Amino acid sequence: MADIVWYPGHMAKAKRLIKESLPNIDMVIELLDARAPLSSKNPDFNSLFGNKPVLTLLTKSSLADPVATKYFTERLKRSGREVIAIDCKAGQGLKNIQTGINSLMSEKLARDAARGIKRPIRAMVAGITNVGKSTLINTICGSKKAAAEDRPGVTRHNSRISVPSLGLELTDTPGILWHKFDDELVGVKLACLGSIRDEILDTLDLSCRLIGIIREHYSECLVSRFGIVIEETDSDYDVFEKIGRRRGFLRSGGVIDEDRAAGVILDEFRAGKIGRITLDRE
Ligand SMILES: Nc1nc2c(ncn2[C@@H]2O[C@H](COP(=O)(O)OP(=O)(O)OP(=O)(O)O)[C@@H](O)[C@H]2O)c(=O)[nH]1
Ligand SMILES: [Mg+2]
Repeated sequence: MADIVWYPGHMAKAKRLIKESLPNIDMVIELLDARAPLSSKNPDFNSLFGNKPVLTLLTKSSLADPVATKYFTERLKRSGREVIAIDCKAGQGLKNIQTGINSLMSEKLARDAARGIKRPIRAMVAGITNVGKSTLINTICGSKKAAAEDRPGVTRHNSRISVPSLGLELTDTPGILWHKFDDELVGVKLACLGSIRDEILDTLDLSCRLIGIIREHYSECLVSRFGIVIEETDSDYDVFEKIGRRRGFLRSGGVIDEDRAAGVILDEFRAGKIGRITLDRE
């Protein structure tokens, strides 16, 4: 797949916004996509967040393989992180967020209490595009304060949202990708998750790559979702074509409508219809 070019100007601005806000926040809530917890971690985040305490949330966990989510949660915890798997749509893991925040902020809370001060905890919500930052904020505050949509790059500016009932002040931030992926497979996985605009991608190539990744560990999901038989000798494009034919995505002359088949495969993966699939492996 060709290099995925991702508005360098926009990303540089988003990073600058995060840096500028850091002095005014107490902690960071870092969102990783549970379907790719390694690939969706921006390599710049650790240095960008400096020494602020970080709560890591694995989002959209109802779409991910639960065994893999448990594995990655424990692996990240072993490396000394506070980690919670959540799903805002399925309402999973949300109750643990406040506990996670309070435990990270226990010293500040105790200090404030000793001085008789009541201040909100100021938390910045950060992560790659489309990972669910704005949706998390809306879920925590119980109303649609932040714009959230099913496409990457919706949030363009930092915005602060107060949740007095929980003693929180949340900062929504624009999603950050990095300009060049050292491992091109990382770029492919993020594109499969919907974190890169489809308009700048070759969706046929991408959906064949997705089929290749899914086949490695979740071949039966493709078989049962699309009602196809997969032979060992099939190329990923062969599988793609079988799916297209089975769904009747044909043009005149019996040729596969590749754009339509590619779009449907990507959409169904993103919506979790092919199964609970995690793209990253150790
Ligand atoms: N199934 C599921 N979908 C989610 C979850 N969280 C967010 N989404 C969906 O993911 C899409 C992106 O959500 P946003 O909250 O806009 O993501 P964002 O990180 O703010 O994106 P940008 O502002 O573009 O960086 C929306 O269609 C949400 O409905 C979740 O926990 N589960
Ligand atoms: Mg947003």
